[in-house]
Amino acid sequence: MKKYFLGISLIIAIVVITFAACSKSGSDSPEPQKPDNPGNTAGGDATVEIKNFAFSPATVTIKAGKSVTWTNADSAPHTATDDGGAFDSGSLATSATYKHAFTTAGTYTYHCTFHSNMVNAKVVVTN
Ligand SMILES: [Cu+2]
Repeated sequence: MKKYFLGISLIIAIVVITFAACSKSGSDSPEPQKPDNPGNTAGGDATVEIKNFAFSPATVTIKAGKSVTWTNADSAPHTATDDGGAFDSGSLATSATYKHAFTTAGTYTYHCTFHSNMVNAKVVVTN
């Protein structure tokens, strides 16, 4: 009876160790991006997708000297146009991209010149 109990304990121990090993290997994958800054890839450049008549994410944060690349994923053309004139993509056709490097810290609010609801998107540039 005691041998039987030891056998069961051993099986449970193996199951627990195997499970622990599996869950540990799962944590080797790269850290998920912060939800408040999903467009920023690993503290470097950021990407913004223009989709369903919206900028996604609406706000990206980058360090001065880094770039933002916009990609138009809609069938309609769009622009990424700074409210203050700091940058302007011009008309972006489907799948077209526009990259702009930001050298000066600040908050850049931008819009799409074609669609009046596509406003108040932001690039936040920090030192
Ligand atoms: Cu637009």
